[in-house]
Amino acid sequence: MSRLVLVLGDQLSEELIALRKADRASDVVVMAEVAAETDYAPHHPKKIALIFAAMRKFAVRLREDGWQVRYSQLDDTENAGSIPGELLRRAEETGFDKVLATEPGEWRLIEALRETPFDVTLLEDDRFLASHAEFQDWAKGRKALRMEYFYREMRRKTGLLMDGGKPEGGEWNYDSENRKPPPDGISHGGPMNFTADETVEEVLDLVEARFAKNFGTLRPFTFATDRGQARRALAHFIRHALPDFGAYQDAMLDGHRFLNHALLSPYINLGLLSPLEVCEAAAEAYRKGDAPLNSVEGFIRQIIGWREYVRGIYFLEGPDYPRRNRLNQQRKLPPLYWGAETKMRCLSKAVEQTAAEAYAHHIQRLMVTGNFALIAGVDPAEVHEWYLSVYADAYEWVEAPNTVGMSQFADGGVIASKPYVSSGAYIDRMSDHCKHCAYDVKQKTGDGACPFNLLYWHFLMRHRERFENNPRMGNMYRTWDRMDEAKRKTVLAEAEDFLARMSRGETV
Ligand code: FAD
Ligand code: DLZ
Ligand code: SF4
Repeated sequence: MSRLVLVLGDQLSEELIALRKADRASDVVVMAEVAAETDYAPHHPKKIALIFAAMRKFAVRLREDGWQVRYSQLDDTENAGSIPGELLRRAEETGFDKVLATEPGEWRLIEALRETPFDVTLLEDDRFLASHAEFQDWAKGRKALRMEYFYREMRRKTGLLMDGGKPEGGEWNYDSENRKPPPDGISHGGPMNFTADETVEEVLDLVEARFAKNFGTLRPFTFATDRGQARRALAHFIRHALPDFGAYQDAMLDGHRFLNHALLSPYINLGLLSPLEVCEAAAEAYRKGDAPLNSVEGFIRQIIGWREYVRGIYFLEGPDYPRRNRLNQQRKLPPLYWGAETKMRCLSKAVEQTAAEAYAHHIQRLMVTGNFALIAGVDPAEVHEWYLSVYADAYEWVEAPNTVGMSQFADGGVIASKPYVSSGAYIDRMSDHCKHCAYDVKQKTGDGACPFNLLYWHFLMRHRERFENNPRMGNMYRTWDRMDEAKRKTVLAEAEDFLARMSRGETV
């Protein structure tokens, strides 16, 4: 009873459940670069190149390990153009009619596999710490699904940073010691870069020819594309960046794109690194005295806490989740997100580095591009498509809860207890962008006033009914109500004017 074993572009782990359950003597692995996957969103060329290069190298590794692999390159003349189409083609070639697959991280693909004429066995992806059943059990009967409590369960389950039944150092969370404003100089030179080898060069030529119109620059391409390189990138991070990770986690600098961030999400999400091995490496650095607890705990929380939690929410909430729009925001995504000129320095820097690197760190995504889209009233479906396209680590299971839920509050508060909105003051505190900006962050109204200062209030007033009784937001409404009436009118009128100019396509 031989089967086709499907391995998708983000399932590049030798311990993948479908490979563990397959028989390498008789089953045939199917891997395919297909137009349906490259085109469902206008992916950044670096993201496509990363996936294809890592897929090709993984296929070679499987063959070396004795697997039969049928691999389709995007420009193969026989390429059927979609995952189900490729399965059908390989079924005809081999005469097999059974498929073994690991559950994809996107409802769209799960549904597409279920609709194929084959006998498809979908195995739950156990590269995550919490199974669907465990997350459902945790969520059952809870009024609010807050990450912090889920995270504690994951600490207990993994034993990471645990001292018997208690958290290491006595606290679960050391964020009170983290999130400092940016330092004047930063000694760490950024993540590890890799030189393109022959496989990568071939992929770059293909991507250059096919996806030149997509937003983002392809070269220089310096991502790791196999497990060995990803392991080196991990070691580099642990040694050079982890010690100050916590302190500068929320900082943003005009002249430094990565600060102390790991740039490991593309590799973890592809399957080149396992989340647990990354956390164990960090915990080991703490045990050896090479990194402090506040940094190590903060880093581990992002992975066994946030990463697992958002995945749990994606599958718990169901296929309609990415299309939710509970705040009914309808504005089109402004062209500045696709690189059109803007005078707002924080946004131009975040978009510029996104185009160059297919990467921005969490606070740039949440408090700059995400915050602006939310206070400007952009349709969350358009925001979702943007994030899904432009980041090398973006797959729907992780991108949608972060964008639609955490950043745009479009799920009505499943993830966040209040919307992540701020005026320019937050960006000024956490970055040096405002010093280089055409707008004045201290100015609340009038010519040159920071647009975040205007739109922040405009957002709160648009959604007053929904938020004024939120205990964490009442003080914002009280501040507004205490403001002089003439000033309130000016703020709202100037915000309207800004939005109108932006919608007309003027450079703002
Ligand atoms: P670090 O800051 O060094 O963090 C370490 C690791 O923690 C990351 O590698 C990642 O695996 C994990 N992590 C941290 N925060 C989160 C989080 N909120 N959700 C899931 N994992 C997390 N992350 C993605 O992996 N893919 C996405 O498509 C994605 N889209 C996002 C969209 C928005 C609007 C926001 C606000 C966040 C998004 N994130 C996404 C989460 C986070 O921004 C990235 O994981 C992080 O920036 C990756 O860079 P890094 O490896 O340098 O992370
Ligand atoms: C994102 C992506 C792209 C661009 N291309 C492919 C591809 O050609 N073949 C493939 O198997 N997977 C690709 N992927 C990843 C999938 O679109 C999808 O996002 C994930 O498998 C969901 O977890
Ligand atoms: Fe951004 Fe306002 Fe600061 Fe300019 S002044 S960088 S728009 S927060």
